[in-house]
Amino acid sequence: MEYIKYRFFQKASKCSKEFQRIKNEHADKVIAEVTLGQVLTGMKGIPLLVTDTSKLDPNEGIRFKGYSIPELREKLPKISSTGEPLPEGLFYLMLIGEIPTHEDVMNLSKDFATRAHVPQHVFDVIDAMPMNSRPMTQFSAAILAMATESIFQKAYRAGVNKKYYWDSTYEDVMNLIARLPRVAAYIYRRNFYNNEQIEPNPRLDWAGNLAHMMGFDSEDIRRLFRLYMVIHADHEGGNVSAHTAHLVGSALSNPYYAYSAAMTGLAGPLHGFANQDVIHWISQMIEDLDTDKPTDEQVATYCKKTLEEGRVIPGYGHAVLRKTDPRFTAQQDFAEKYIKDDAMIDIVNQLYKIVPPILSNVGKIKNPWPNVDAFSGSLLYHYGIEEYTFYTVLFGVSRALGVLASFVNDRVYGMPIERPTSHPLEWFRDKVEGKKSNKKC
Ligand code: HAX
Repeated sequence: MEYIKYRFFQKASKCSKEFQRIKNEHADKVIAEVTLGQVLTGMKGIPLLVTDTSKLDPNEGIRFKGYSIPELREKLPKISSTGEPLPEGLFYLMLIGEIPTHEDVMNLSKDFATRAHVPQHVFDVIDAMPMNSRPMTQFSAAILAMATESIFQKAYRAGVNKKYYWDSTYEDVMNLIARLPRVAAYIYRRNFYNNEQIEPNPRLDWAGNLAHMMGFDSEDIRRLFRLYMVIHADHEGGNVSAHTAHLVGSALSNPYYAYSAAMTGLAGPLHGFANQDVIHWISQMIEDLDTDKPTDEQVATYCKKTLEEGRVIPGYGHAVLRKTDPRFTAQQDFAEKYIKDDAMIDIVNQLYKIVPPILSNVGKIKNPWPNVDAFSGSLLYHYGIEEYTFYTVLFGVSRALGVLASFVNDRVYGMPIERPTSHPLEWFRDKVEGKKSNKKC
C-alpha cells in the first residue's frame, strides 16, 4: 500500500473505532431539537451529518481541519514562496488531518499525474452531446460515463468483504480527482476552441495542468488556479453538492455516480451556477447602462430593479454565513496584490459597497454579504477566461477534493444508508397545532 493511502487508513481507522464506540454507547442521547421552521426552510441548522474535512462558522467562515483560509495560504506547501498553496496539500490535509510536507505534496501531485488517463469513450460521450448542452451537463455526463472504470464496483461484484470497501473506494476517488482536470479542459476546448485539444503535461501540478490543458500557461494563471482550487474545495457537508454525493454514496453507489449527481446540484443557480450568473448579471448591467464605469447611483438603481423584478442578486447571501465570505476576501486580496486596473473587478468592489445595505433594507434576507461567487468570475475574466458558462465546471473540479475525501472517509466509518422520514403537510400542521383534523391540505 503506498504511503499516503497507508497514512490515511491509519488515521481514519482510529476515527472509525471512535465512530463505532460513540454510536454504541450514546445512540439514544438527544443532541438537538428541531423546529418546524427548520423543516420548512431547507433543514437549516439541524446537526444531521458527520463531516470531518471542514467546518463552517456563520461569522468566521470555513475552516479546513481547523485551519482558516489565511492560515492555509501561509502554511500549505507552495511551488514558489510568492505563489499560492497547491490544492494537493489541502487534499492531503482533509484526508489525513496534518499539514503535509513539500515532499508529500509533490508525491501526491505525481500520483495524480500517473492516474490521469481518461478513457476514449468518455470523450466520445462528450462529443455526442449537442454544442448547446451546457458545460455542466457535459461535465456531469462525462463523470457518469467514467463509472466503467470503478474499481469499487468490480470489487463489490466480486464479493469483497464490506470492511475493505474503503480500499477500492480510495482508488476510485484518487483516479476520479486525477482525471477531472482533463475532462474539464476537454469540454472547455471543445466548446470554445473548436475542439482543438491540448495534451496534459505530467510534470505540472494538478491545477497548473488544468490551466495548461485549457490553453493558459502563464505563471499568473497557474497561481490563480491554485488559489481557486483551494478556496472552493470544501464547505462542510450540508451544501447541496457535498450532501448529494454523500446521500447517493450511502446507497453504496460508486464515487463516479455520486460525484456526477453532486455536479447536477452544483449546476443550480442558488449554488455553483451563481459564479456564472454574477458575470452574466454584471455584463448585462454594463450593456444596459452603456458604461463599464457606472456611478454608485446607477449601480444602486440597477440592483433595486433586479430585486423589483423578483430576481436575486447573484453572489450575495448564504444559507449559513452571516458575514462576508472569507473566500471572497481571499480573492479580493489576490486582486489587490496582482491586478491593476480592471473594470470588472472595480465593479465587483463597487457592488461590495452598494449591495449589502440594499439587501439589508429588504428585511427578510438573512445575510446581505457577498459569497465566494461574487468575486471568482471577475478574476477568471481578467486572465482571459471570459466564457462564463464554463465557470461552474472549474468550481466542480475543485469541490471534488473535499467531497471525495469525505466520501472515502464515509466508507472507513461504514456509514449506513440514509433514510430520513417524511410526512404529508397535515402531519406537521397537526403536530404544531396540537389537534388531529381530517382536513387535507
Ligand atoms: N438577492 C435577493 N434575494 C435574496 C438574496 C439575494 N442575494 N439572498 C436571499 N434572498 C431572499 C431569498 O430568495 C428568500 O426570499 P423568499 O422568502 O421570497 O423565498 C429570502 O431572501 C430569505 O432567504 P435567506 O434565508 O436569507 O437565504 P436562503 O438560505 O434561503 O438562500 C441563497 C441562500 C444563497 C440561496 C440566497 O442567498 C441566494 O439566492 N443568493 C443568490 C444566489 C447565490 O449567490 N448563490 C450562491 C451561494 C453560495 C454557494 O453555494 N455557492 O456555490
